[in-house]
Amino acid sequence: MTTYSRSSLVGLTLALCLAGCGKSETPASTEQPSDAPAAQSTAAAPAPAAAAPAPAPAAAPAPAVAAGEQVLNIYNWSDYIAADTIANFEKETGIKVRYDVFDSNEVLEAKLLAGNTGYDIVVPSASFVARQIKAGIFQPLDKSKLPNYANLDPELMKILAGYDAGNQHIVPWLWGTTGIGYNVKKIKERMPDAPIGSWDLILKPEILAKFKDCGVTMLDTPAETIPTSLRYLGLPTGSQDAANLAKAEALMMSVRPSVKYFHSSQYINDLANGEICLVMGWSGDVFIARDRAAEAKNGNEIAYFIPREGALMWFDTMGIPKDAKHAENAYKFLDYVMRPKVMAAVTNQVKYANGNAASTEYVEEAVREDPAIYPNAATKKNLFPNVVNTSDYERLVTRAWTRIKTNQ
Ligand code: N2P
Repeated sequence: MTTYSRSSLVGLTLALCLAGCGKSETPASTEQPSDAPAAQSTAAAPAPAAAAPAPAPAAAPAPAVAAGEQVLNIYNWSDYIAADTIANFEKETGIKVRYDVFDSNEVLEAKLLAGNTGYDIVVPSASFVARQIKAGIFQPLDKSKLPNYANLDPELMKILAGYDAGNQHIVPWLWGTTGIGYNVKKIKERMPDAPIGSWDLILKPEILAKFKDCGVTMLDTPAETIPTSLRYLGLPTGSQDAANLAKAEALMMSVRPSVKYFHSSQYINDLANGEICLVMGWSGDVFIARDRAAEAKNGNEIAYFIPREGALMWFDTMGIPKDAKHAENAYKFLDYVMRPKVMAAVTNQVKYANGNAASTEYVEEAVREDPAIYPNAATKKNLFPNVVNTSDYERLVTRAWTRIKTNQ
């Protein structure tokens, strides 16, 4: 499998003209019929910081399907689709979609490796999908069944080819960055000269401690917290080096006493409601929190920035597992969401850029002009993609994360 030169990827990315953003609404229904595959509940209360990581989920049985019933089982990230995308697709095609959500690449990967997930479309990040393709999880795409494939952004496809040689197995969904979201007033009150614009805000223990009382949270994914910590420490993010990993772990442990919880979706509502004030989070999710707060008129002003020391950029992708029972319907959905207006509506709602060049003209202008969503050239130089970890390094990362989360 391929790993990347950071500079070439970012160089390619700089050339992208991608879309993102719009209105805040709740995502498509996540209602789960009793015979649908088990979904991770993202509505559940977050695990406290001291809790042990959840065990790897067992494989779910494939859903029972009535003879002749046209169904499609999709497993996507929470808050990652427009409110009407699924309903519109169902109406047009007569296919009944079972739509489940997750908020962790690690959880998705455990399910995929166990097999028999019952899902026809899943949405891993590119740095994970490379390993999964190697493990034989995905079927090659028959592009003759995807007439709208031509709408995809060639520059982004070049980036994805670094994870999926020849773009054989996956198509882009959305992409974004891992940075800092915060409650403007609560941070200012506690530290008028807070280092807005820097990871110091979260990764310097003495600074982070000032915000402990108003609630600090971090993503529950070592695949992002560890490279972010390495970058902050000025260490290479993709070296697979155990000694450097230990330094990142020590950094995480140093800030951990001020962290309220590690969770990758609960923070949207908590930030919007003022339950927390500072997060290491995903760009679009923070914008969703900002818009939910504005809609609720609760006085919480939420902002996001890409720290100047550099931030992770990631690419989420759609693929069809080899054991998918409804691959034909999966193709219909993939092609449907490659329609420019359909894809633009997703970006307009969830505030993540997409990989569909033809959709850009339908993306709201204010969104395209928001530098926190469309970073300027200087910021773009500081964005870095994840490499594909070796299995050995991945194991070390998982163990380090367990120690960090359990405070041991
Ligand atoms: C969507 C989360 C973004 C996905 N709510 C991060 N890969």
